[in-house]
Amino acid sequence: MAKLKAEKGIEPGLAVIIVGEDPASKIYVRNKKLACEAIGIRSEEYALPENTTQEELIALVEELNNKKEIHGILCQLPLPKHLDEEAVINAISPKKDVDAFHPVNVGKIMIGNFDFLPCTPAGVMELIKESGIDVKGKECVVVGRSNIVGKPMAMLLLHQHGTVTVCHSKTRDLKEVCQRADILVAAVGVPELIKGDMVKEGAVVIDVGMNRLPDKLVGDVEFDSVAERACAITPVPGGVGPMTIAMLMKNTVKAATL
Ligand code: L34
Repeated sequence: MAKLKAEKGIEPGLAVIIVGEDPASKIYVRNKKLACEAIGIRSEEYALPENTTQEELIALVEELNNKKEIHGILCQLPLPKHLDEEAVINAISPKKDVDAFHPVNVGKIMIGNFDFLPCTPAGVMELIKESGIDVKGKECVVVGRSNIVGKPMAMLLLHQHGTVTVCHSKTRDLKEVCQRADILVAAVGVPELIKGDMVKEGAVVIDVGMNRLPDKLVGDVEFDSVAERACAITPVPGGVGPMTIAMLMKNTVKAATL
């Protein structure tokens, strides 16, 4: 970061918008801010009240689109129900869209010629790569089909030549499909849905879930039973979450140098 500043006069800047009082969102936004501080990214936080109107939110996004010190804009999701998430995402300049949620960036990812990758799926790919796991030819099963995680996750695994299956609530036999997986990514938001008997011996299991139970934070994977069979597994917390933040930092630096 110091080099970027010294040689190019660039200090990457990230604006994070959070609307309302969702406690989980507050933790995630705080973690993003701490990561920025740790590595020398300028961070601006816009904490708006629950009753913010659509027009006010869009006006802020447009102001940030035009602010030259800001290279990345992220509006923390989910938004309060009265706000239109899609309209907000569409309002962010694709060049500053460090989440890669804007349709222009989603389309580029589909084609395979992209500037940004969405942070959570990119973090999962980084974990896979750094663990020395080759996706080529592997049976990859993604459980969950959200625009934020499941769909782009499937696409990134496909780019790495995986054979990809996407499961969802209408999947007829989830257990049977999961048992085929060499690489299983769980991103549905159902606490401990994936049990040991759903996983093939030696599989790689990545848990994207973040479910807040009254007494603890658990993923979509029942860790203990699955860990007995998996050759590699990510914990919650301390697994995909921190990688999401690392990829956000990477995207912000990229946005600053585009
Ligand atoms: N716009 N909205 C937008 N972009 C995103 O990339 C996100 N996401 C998801 C929710 N909404 C978003 C996040 O930032 C999920 N997410 C996220 C970010 C950080 C962490 C978890 C989810 C994280 O720091 N997890 C810690 C534990 C934190 C805790 O104690 O709850 C971990 O170790 O997993």
